[in-house]
Amino acid sequence: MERILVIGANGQIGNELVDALVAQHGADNVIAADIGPRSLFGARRYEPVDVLDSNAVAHCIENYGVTQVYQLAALLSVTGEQVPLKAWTLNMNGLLNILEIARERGQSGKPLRVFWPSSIAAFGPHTPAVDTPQLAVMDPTTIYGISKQAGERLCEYYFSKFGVDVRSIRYPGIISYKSPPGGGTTDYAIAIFHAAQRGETYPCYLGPETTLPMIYMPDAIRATIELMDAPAERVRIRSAYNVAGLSFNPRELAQKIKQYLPQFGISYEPDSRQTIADSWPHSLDDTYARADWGWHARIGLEQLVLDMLANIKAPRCELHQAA
Ligand code: AKB
Repeated sequence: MERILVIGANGQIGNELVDALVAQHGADNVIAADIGPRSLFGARRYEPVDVLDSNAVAHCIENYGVTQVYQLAALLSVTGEQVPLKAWTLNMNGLLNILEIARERGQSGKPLRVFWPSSIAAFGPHTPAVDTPQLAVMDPTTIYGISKQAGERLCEYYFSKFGVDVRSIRYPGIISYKSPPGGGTTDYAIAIFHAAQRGETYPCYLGPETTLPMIYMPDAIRATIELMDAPAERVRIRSAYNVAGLSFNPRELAQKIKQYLPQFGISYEPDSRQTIADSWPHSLDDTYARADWGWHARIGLEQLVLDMLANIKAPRCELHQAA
């Protein structure tokens, strides 16, 4: 029986991951943790824990007999640029605290499996942008991306040096409707749906041709759990796996939304986020994830748009049946 701790449970991924883990393992076996007050999700157990407080985290893990930790607490690319030192401290020390706890527990015969999210932000302007391979030049330009690249090295180090069973995914931009994302460059692809449903023209902060790798939340959650459930010997990559969902740009997304909401309009007003997006891949090659643990994305643009529009309630607009 697994006992699972999700740190950063109030965030965009954490919120939905907790529900999925509760459905799989039962509410008694999932402990949601975050620094803020309890948010709305299915977990029966909530712990107010700061991942930077290593003793508190270790205590929580010991108390509940935790066997798996998802360490999701982080500052993303845009917020990170506003407070780089804070982003570095949270993103690096948060991970390091968990890896150290896992190392110590492993030595005392209480192994801890760890999930930590990396991101496409770990890549940079010299990375091949199309079908970015698993092993590629990585020269991230944001503090968030630098923390992800360094984090990947730490994960691999703790696995090869200490045998810590740590697993990671380089998440593309994650699109979801249940809880808002926090301070990312890919957030336009969520905000656009809210504007569309309010009947507003969306002022997009990225140019029309800015293609980025994205993934719909149900696919992202499934990838995460499938990787964590894979037998250890199948997990050959201990830095972080490329996982592809779909790729599109703002023009293509707006066009698809217009098929269902013909009155929807978009304008383009690129700002500093454009520079970040321009340094990231357009699409990912996820051959390793497919070969090692059977990953394949299921949700394409059509289904994503329909589902987002159906779940972000329309105050005034009726969904138009696309031809
Ligand atoms: C961001 O835009 O910062 C994140 C990410 C791609 O990691 N969504």
